[in-house]
Amino acid sequence: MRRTLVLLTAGAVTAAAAVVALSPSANAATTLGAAAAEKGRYFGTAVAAYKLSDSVYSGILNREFTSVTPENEMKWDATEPTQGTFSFGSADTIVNRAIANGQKVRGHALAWHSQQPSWAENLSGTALRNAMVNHVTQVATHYRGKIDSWDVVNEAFADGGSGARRDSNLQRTGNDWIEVAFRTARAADPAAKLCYNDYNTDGQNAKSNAVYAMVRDFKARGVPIDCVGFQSHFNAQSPLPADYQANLQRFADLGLDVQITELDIEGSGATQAATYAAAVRACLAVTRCNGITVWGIRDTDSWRASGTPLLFDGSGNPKPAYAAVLTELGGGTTTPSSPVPSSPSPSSSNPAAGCTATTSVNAWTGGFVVTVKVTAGATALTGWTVGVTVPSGSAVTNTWNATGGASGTFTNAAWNGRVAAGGSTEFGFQGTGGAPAGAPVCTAR
Ligand code: G2I
Repeated sequence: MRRTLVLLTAGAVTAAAAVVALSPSANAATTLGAAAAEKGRYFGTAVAAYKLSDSVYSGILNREFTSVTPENEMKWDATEPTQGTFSFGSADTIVNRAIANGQKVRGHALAWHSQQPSWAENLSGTALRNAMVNHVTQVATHYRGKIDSWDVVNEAFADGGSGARRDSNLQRTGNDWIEVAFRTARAADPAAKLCYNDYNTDGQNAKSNAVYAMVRDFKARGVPIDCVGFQSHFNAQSPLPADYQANLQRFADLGLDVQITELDIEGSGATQAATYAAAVRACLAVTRCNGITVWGIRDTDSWRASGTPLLFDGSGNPKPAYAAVLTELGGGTTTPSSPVPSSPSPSSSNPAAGCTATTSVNAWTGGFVVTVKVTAGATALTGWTVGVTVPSGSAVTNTWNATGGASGTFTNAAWNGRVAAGGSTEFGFQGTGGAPAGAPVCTAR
């Protein structure tokens, strides 16, 4: 904090000294992604590959978002148009560009009743089950190590009050198709978080109760699932539910992450802005709500463009909803009334060392993936190391966004050693055996 000492010497008045703290607004995050990062979350958008050459579109994408979801390019019809022949071109374009820009990728979607290629629509029984398993394996393997979270199964429950599974060709292969898809995805990409994703599950209702029961059963039986995605397509007919936060929280309490995966809210002006702010507030109030994705950038990019449901208008100008979201995330250009104190995380360690580290552990029998968040203290970092205690008999087999790890000591990669004061960066590693326990130790270097 820079300080300006202002001496007031009016006439013979006793000299008064006032220490004026310069507004921290210079440090307030001014983009959605940066503001969300200060809250430990990503802020993402759906992306269409064919729009990337539009400089207005890609300019906003680069500036504002820290995660991307291919809107259609990873779906079954796009990635396996002919059985056994895979086509990853458009999805690769999005994924590689995102990684080059330091953005996370949400994979969407491995197994879904919709947007299947016609050959799959015409299959049933064992042939379809085998085709699904092969599809999940091939696609998740192709993107292994590049995906933060996969929508493994999308929209498998029926609307209305039945609480039943949606009828589909996949469902007719047997009720276990969902868990088979999750186990198959885990085997193909152990580092990706595996999500179940659906709509009309945003509040507590028969459909979300049915998803909840499935997830609880999966957790009880060790079926690998790490997150639940809530699409959150809101409009007058399907408004943001009053119990949105409570619903997110009850899923989080099952011991997994929750993510808002396809947020869009039809409307305009202050009403739309207030609803966006409420959605963001709900996520921020749930510790394990670790990211928000909006389903497109400009209103004109939306699958329901006439409802103008997004944060930027057709020309790429930020709407009131954008400002509301940014403010809700703690960012913006307004001057906070008092300096924002830095709040050390309770599970962090070694605060005197200039940085702190916290871990998020995803363990299963025989293996683990650990995500480590490195947060700079009051001084910017130019490099960091993090030490964890790897239990004897365990081994670190793969590290990303950092180097080293075999002995439990990780050093920043070439591109993420510099961390602004109070800012943070993430790296991860996976391994075999039991997961590291205990607080990580971060040291500035
Ligand atoms: O419907 C909104 C979303 C609901 N949850 C799952 C998401 O995957 C889904 O996304 C939408 C895309 O935004 C649309 O862009 O999924 C639609 C298909 O179910 C996508 O629309 C399709 C059109 O229907 C096709 O005619 C078109 O070829 O987009 C395709 C590619 O542009």
